[in-house]
Amino acid sequence: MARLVVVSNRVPIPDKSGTAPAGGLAVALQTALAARGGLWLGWSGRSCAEDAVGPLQMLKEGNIDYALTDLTERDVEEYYQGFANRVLWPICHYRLDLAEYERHEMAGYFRVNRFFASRLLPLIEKDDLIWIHDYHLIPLAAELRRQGVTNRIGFFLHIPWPAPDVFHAMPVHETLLTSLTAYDVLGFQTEHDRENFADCLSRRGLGKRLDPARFVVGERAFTARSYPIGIETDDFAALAKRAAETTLHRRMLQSLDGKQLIIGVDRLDYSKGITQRIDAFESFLNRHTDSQRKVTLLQITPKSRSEVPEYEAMQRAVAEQAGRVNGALGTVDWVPIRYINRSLRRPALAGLYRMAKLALVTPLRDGMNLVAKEFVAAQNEEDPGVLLLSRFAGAAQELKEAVLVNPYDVEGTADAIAGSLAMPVEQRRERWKAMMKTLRTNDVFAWCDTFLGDLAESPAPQKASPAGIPKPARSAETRAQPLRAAAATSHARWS
Ligand code: ADQ
Repeated sequence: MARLVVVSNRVPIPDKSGTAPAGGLAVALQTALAARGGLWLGWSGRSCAEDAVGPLQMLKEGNIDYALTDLTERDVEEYYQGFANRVLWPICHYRLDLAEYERHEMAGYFRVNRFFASRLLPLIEKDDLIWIHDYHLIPLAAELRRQGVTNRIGFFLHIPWPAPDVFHAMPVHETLLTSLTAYDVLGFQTEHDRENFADCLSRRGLGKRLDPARFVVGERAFTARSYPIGIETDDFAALAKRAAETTLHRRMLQSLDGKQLIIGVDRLDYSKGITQRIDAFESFLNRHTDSQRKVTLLQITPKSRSEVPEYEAMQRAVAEQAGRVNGALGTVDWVPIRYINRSLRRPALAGLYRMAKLALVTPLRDGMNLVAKEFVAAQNEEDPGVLLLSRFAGAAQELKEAVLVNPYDVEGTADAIAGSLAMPVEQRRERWKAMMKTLRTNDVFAWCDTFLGDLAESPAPQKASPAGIPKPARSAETRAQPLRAAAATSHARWS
């Protein structure tokens, strides 16, 4: 089996203490790397002066090498805080109003991608499969090709791909679109995202579509498919079951004092619809006064990207909003919203999901949303809680048995909260079973296997004329070994 090289902006470094269990994505990629032997390269998270960027920091854990690079302060400002998080993130989440395009930041984004390519180049071996992740690194394959790399290279976009009218508002959209054609396999979260991407190509008259998944642009042919990312379903379910026996769980139950728990878990980000959700919860309490003092919303929201001004402003706005609702509706012995800004360990999070009667997962736009999947996996099958899910999360394409809402419709969401809390147990069980079946089939190991299988089987990178492009074959020998089994023997832990 070919060696695997993963590149992502940040790298989950192994946690030597073994106390911090990793999220599903890190576990799946680590399992794939361990099965094949591999390398994971990314930014160390540190920035330094222009002349102080040292050599790669190398770490080895089993048969996986980690390569970390520092970036300069200017790099971080222009590439990460600038173009990636102030242009690409808002545009891919349909927030043209928040996109702040600056030419020097865009130049920094391409410069850092060229820099990543130069750091990776000496580490690549002839038959390596290279898998690049997310919007920070869109032009990386084009840079590698320019430097002579002919390996198979795949790309997975974790966030949505927007409709052409939105994407084309970005000044450099054509360069980004063209640079994506340097990959052999492009992965999107949903069919909807893949079709948006295909529409962007056709609106710009770039190349043609050979069949639903094969495209040719200039001399390059590539595959573009949806690969909905999953979680480590069975492991997460087991974690939640165990968590129900911990002291934290008992303390939390005690503090609820018989009230029903409603949960929201999101990075603090404008795409997650947190303010609309609090409005909907307030509207629910005002319209269903009999529910006051009987429910508590626990909103767990670690701060993120605080150095970007929109995020700093949002931190203040959400805290004020939660405070206002608590001030207006709370009583001496009831706080309607418990709002906390910290990250929890996965076992604690799993236990809280299991305790909750209802999860509010109401992003205004989301590539997938793993919280929705984790909540379902954590439930007690005899008495499962209800998932209230935004239609605009990628997860809604798969979890059709959730209570689907439009998060912009505050009163509609308030009614859906009331309906969900009153849902009979038979109906909850039926919906949960159907969703769990989907989550077990499409878990994160299947996601990884399918993508890497397609990448390994993609035609060897070549200059091909549109007429002569071979279709990818599906031969059993070249297919990657299933990861789920390999994961069972993996004991690595990540921070
Ligand atoms: P995110 O936008 O970060 O990911 P999400 O998919 O919900 O969103 O993943 C968040 C992860 O962080 C979950 O595993 C969750 O458990 C964890 N998390 C959130 N709050 C936490 C807290 N307070 N404490 C501990 N853990 C917490 C991006 C895209 C998504 C896409 C993923 C994966 O924006 O759409 O689903 O990548 O592809």
